[in-house]
Amino acid sequence: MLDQRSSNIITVKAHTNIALIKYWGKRNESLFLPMNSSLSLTLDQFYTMTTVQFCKGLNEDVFIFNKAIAGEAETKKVSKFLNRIRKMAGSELHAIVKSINKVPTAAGFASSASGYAALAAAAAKAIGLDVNQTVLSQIARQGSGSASRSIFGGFVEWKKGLKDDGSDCYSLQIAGEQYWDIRILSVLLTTEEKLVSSREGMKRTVETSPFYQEWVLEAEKDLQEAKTAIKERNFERLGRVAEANALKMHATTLGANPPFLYWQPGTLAVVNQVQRLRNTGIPAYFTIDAGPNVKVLCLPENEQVIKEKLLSVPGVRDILVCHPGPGVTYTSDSI
Ligand code: FM0
Repeated sequence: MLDQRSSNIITVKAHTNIALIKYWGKRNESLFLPMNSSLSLTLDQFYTMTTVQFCKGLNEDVFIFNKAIAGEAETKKVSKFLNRIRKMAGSELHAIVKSINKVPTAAGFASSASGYAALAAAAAKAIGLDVNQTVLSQIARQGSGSASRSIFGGFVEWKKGLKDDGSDCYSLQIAGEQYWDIRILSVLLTTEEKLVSSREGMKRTVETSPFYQEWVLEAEKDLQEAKTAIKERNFERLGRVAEANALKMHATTLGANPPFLYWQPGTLAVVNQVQRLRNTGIPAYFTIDAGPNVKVLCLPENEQVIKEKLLSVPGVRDILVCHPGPGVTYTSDSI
């Protein structure tokens, strides 16, 4: 029995992902079941590395984040998540969790996706759960929905499922990271604290926005279109639907009560520049998550010119170039 001794020390690296078809709204908040399926690209630049060991004799979980003991609220979140894993494994051991985050907050990427993907994979293996990546995606989902997709590399679909218990809600890889070399330019704007978290924003939208029902229908159509575009490696088709889908998601927030909007002046300036680039015949498309920052999709041959043009937009501080990245990997590197 595992509880008689401490577990192995397991370290996992997980990358963040950018949704091309957004997850926006839950049908079950405690199980993190989404209203709509979504599709993302895992990115190579930003990641979380997490080490987990379940230890005999430990009275509570210990969480060390970026080399410092984490605060009570953060540790509680980790404990709550580990409780699900302990329950699955039938263990009562507490854990020492160490995490290093290489996700610049200014880049506007949620670190929760890479964070919970790494934690799920490391904790499951450490506690001795023999689960495949499909099940891992279901475990990671229960820390943060988007983490479900970061279990896999490349293009990933997160299926919403229909069942109440979530057993048919999981992520799967559509195409690996080598399949198609497209680029995501992460445009860093002046950092403004966002007023509404994505968790709160999607909840308010589901509950109050008259546009929400249409969003769910549109997202399913957009997903099919995106999958066809990926299959064809048709960049313009993929860019068009990704951009349109992001705009539809943001449109739902305008109808919420009280209404809200994630955009800042810099957001619109970048959006305009992308549209202008397209008018000159350069294929570039934008997507925006629950925050003011913009990500721009482009092909390798246009990366430089687009980067230069965007750097000249007022408010743009820097641009980080991302490629398709891998799924969770186990490593012996210590942190
Ligand atoms: O990533 O409440 O996963 O599909 O980034 O933790 O389940 O942080 F643009 C918004 C991500 C939402 C779209 O939400 O929410 C996407 C978003 P949680 P997440």
